[in-house]
Amino acid sequence: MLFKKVLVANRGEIAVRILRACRELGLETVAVFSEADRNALHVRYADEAYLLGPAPSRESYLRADKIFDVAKRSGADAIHPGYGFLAEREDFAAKCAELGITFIGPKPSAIAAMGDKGKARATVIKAGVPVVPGTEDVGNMTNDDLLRIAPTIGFPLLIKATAGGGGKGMREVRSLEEMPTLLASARREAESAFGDGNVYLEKLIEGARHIEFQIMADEQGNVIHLGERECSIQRRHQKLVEEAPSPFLDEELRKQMGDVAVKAAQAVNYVNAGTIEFLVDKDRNFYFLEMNTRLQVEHPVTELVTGIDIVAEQLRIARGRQLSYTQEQVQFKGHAIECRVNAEDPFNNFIPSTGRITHSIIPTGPGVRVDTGVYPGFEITPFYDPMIAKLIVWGETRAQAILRMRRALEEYRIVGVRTNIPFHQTLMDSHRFMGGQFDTRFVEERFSMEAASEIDEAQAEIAAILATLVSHKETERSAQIVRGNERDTSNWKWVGRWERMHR
Ligand code: MV4
Repeated sequence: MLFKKVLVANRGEIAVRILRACRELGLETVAVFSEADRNALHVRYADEAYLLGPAPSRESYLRADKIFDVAKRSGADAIHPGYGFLAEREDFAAKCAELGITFIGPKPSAIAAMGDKGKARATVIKAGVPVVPGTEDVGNMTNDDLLRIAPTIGFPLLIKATAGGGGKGMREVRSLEEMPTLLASARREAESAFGDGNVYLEKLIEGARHIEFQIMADEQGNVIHLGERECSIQRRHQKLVEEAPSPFLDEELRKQMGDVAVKAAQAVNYVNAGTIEFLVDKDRNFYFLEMNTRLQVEHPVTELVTGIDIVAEQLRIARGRQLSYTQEQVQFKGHAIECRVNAEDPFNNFIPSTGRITHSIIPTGPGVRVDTGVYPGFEITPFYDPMIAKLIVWGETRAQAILRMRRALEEYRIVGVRTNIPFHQTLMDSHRFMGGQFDTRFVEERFSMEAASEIDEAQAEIAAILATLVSHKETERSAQIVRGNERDTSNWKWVGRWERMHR
């Protein structure tokens, strides 16, 4: 449906990202904000901005009624939900339709079909999509049912919440004996997190990689994929680094998985941007995990390797236009890596860090993109996600992308809050990361800030490996690593130098 004024029902970097796409397309924009976000970038960037309410999300960004009220007052005829908040709420998308507002995303029926993970499994199985062996019934199963089926699946297995995603309500089960206790605690956790204690079972795939495919689909029934993103570098179900392509896939497996991803999306008549998540085991077997029916945080890595503006494409699709590309026209070039910059202390168990950002130097230059919603003077509060920026780089090869990321991380200076930039620097120096040898357990089980911050000898070796990978004769001097408390003072020094240089 045609629209000309877009309300962005979100905050932070993604709100800014969406507003930029609207601006380029000549669409009018409306921002909404909480009391904590009066001075936020998305508020300044939009044509108009409206206060929703107090800082807590429940009283602001999650208040569908207030958002619809703003749409009415401002005359917005479309809503982009971004990610999180209301993005995957079937009732929100349905209410938009009822009010004659274009929801920039999939149909409510697709959100619902993929939102219930048990239903999603059953639906894609029918379409011939491989899933992890497990329960196949839809609807609520009793503990007796589950205890009876468990041995036929085999141990170890996983209890998962049907309303779930993100690891909430998930339990590893090693034997039938421990299962009743774990069922009870999984149900309790799911009930409190989602208001729904229903669970299902899957065989546990150990040491798997997490690889997802970007889907784009239009209202005419065309469905394509934009290749994969490797998302195995995560901690406690929070992704930290994503890259495209995955160092683990070859052309043949990519084609197979891409075809299956398209089939899974078709199974729910998907429209707009979405993501099919897979687990890929050591033997390269792949299994559908779930579908995310929204634009994702990590979409920029796909944009950098395909040259496709995913948000602009979402807006076109929502206006009823056909996809701008056929599957054959989607070409991949080079390698992209994204580091999520979080306001948290990697030297202190990643505890969130709050406070005012007083100074910053944002990396730029060839192949570097920074999507952020913060700036000097902005205060990081504990009310929202700790992600304050995404640093995304592109390189001709994976090794060149890693070198570029190291350079950009070195340039990045944020003063006022602690960030996980030192974590990313350590990761980019880690041999396993460089070699592409990691799975979803890597950060939690095999990675240590101490171990990887060994001294110059290791640094020289790392530089040599990278130099070889890039097949450059000259070895670049490796990144200086600033640790712990030193980082804050040294940032001051850098910022001082930078400002003198630019006077
Ligand atoms: C799994 C799995 C192993 N086997 N399912 C975690 C969150 C939810 N979206 C699915 N998750 C997993 N499901 C089976 N049958 C391992 C995980 C998992 C994981 C998946 C993706 C990314 C990171 C992860 C970290 C730990 C566990």
